[in-house]
Amino acid sequence: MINQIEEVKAKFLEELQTLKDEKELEEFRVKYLGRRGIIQSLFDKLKEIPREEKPTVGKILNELKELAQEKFNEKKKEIEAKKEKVKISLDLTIPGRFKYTGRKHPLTQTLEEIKKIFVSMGFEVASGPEIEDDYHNFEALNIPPEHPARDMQDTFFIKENIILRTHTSPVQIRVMKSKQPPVRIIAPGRVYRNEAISARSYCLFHQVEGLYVDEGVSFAELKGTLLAFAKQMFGSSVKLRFRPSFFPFTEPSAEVDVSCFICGGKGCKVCKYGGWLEILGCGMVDPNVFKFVGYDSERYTGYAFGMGVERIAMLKYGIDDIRLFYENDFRFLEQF
Ligand code: 2U9
Repeated sequence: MINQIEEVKAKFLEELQTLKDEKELEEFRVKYLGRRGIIQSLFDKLKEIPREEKPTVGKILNELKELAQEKFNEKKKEIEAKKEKVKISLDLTIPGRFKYTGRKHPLTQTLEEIKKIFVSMGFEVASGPEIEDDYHNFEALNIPPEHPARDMQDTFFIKENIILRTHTSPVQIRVMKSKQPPVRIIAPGRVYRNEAISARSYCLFHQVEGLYVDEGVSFAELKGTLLAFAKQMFGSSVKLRFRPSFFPFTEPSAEVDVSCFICGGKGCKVCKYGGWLEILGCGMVDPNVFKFVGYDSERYTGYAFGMGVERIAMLKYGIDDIRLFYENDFRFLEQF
């Protein structure tokens, strides 16, 4: 038993030297000096030894207890004093550490702005899968196999007939298949195209497409809605210009330009001295598309439009390279 006491003493003194802070100090106190600690357990063992040995062993044990308490108090004072010193040596004149505040990515900001404008005009926000089948991405949109429009929308194949969507239009197909008109939705989201990467195109980008189908929906309404959007997005004095175009899923179709909001249409570097900036495409939904989703094309008409979020953000903020959006360079991102 005496040997055991000596061992505990040696360990106690050795460990005591390693203590660094108040937390370790407290754990150490509980371990050795606590009610269920090592020293108390030695006292408990006293009962088990022969009577004649008890006085001697008891005395040694009491000495250990006193010594332990004394050494512990010394260490405690030492640690407290050190802490006090650290406190005093705090230099409040040292400049604080700079904290970065997070912000939304410029594409998220642009997307949210576009969504807010259309939601305020009564559009609901719809979404769908980025991995699509050939039917929803092409066929139901009046783009059969071998159609030349497929060339411009070359994409990435997961397997035969399963692809990364090239536009968000399959979302509108899915919504129309699930309910009858009226349908008034926007479909924002990420789309993919197998493009040669350059300052103007990337293998993925974001679109917002819109669709309004009901009885008596007209091209005039489409023009009014897009003008209201452009005024809120680019400034109340902008004008729109509609140029005839072709898309397999709309007839008639148009490409839409906004008068340059930098120079007011007079001509500048941004609009390449033309006074107009192309912002989106649109048209009346082709009756063939209605056939695919089971809508009565004699009863219903609808308009649709589509825009690239990157393009809108680039025009709005004067960004000249699309790749900047995806590189996560702080020097770019912190400007928004
Ligand atoms: C359905 C029916 C019609 C969506 C439309 C465009 C015109 C268009 C381009 C703009 C720039 C794509 O991101 S971009 O390259 N889009 O010009 N999109 S009409 O028409 C639809 C969509 C879904 C069922």
